[in-house]
Amino acid sequence: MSTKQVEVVWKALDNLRVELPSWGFANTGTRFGKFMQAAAAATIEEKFSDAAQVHKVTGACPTLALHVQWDLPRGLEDAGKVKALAKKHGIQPGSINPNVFQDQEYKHGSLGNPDPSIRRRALKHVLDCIAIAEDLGCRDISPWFADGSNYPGTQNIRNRIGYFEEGLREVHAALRPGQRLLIEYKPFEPAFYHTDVADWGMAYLLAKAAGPQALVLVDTGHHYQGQNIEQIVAWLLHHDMIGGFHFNDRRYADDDLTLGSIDPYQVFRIFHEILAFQAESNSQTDIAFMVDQSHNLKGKIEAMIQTVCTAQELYAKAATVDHERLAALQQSCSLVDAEECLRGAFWLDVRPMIAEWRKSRGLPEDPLKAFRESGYLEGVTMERRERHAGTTASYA
Ligand code: RM4
Ligand code: MN
Ligand code: MN
Repeated sequence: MSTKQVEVVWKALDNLRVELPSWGFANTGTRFGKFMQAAAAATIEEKFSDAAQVHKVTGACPTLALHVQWDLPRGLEDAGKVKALAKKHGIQPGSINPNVFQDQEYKHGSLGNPDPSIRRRALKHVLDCIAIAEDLGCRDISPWFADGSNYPGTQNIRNRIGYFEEGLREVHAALRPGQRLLIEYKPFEPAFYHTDVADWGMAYLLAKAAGPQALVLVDTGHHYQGQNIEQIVAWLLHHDMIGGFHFNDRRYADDDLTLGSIDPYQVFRIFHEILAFQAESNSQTDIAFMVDQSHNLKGKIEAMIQTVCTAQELYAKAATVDHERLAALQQSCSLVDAEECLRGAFWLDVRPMIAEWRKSRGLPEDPLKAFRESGYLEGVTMERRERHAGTTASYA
């Protein structure tokens, strides 16, 4: 381990901030049912409290993403409560996520719905989210549109593109200075024939149509099998169009598995693209990194800690790539050496360096162990158990 490596790893860790999703602390399930956890958070207060535990042991998660419908059901009226909780728990509200996929009205879409009154309703919700973000001092409004259709011929795909362009232009016009609109794409689910914002190209074109404060958000789980995600990231970096990242892993679909649990090398390659871009352009990217995982089976707080530590490990590994050497090897098409240069960084065990960094920052060397020893989980399990008893839900 060279001094240079230690230096780059520490610098990378100082820079890496990972936002947590409020919904990742709540009970969730599949469409076949939920397995309830006694310790799961059921209120916004509990979500803030749980997120604060993750930040306490990792030092890397100062913000909590909020899903408006779930966390601020009364909209702007709930903003005061959120501010008080942020103060109490030392965690700031992060990206504001509109929810235009759950209400009955959205059965055939939100901004892409053929019915103008439903499009208006969805638009109003996103505009409300902008006002909430402004009030809470949040920069990013991060909508995911579930719009699509299930059967060929049942919707006019091109009309719906127009509706999205129109709606997003209005959304953009309402953005406050400094705010960003992050457009997320996903190829399928809940729609299984066509999805209106299915891939990065569609998200990119819609962001361009909306205006300069609109950017693309990449969720690792939202791709077809075998898709080269780091190449998408490279294209978005090249065009200065990447605004955010949702971390998770997947084996089959949008599985919301723990980051790096299936393919850690892919996450490493994504981080490498970002860090190599920064090194080459001598600039800092402004990408909001967030976890987007809902754990059905794992303990939620533990899973979050595990995820954040994995992100730190893979980010630190990617930071150790010798960019100058790699560039020279790429230039001379020294294929084996170039590949080994990248792979060498992936296989480097950065955990001792991370432990040292944690110590130097007054953080526990082993965040998971520190959380387990804190007794927090036992405490909230007792407190919350009663309330969860009997509340089972099924989606089937
Ligand atoms: C979607 C997408 C969104 C998230 C919802 C809950 O698949 O990833 O980002 O807000 O799930
Ligand atoms: Mn997502
Ligand atoms: Mn998803």
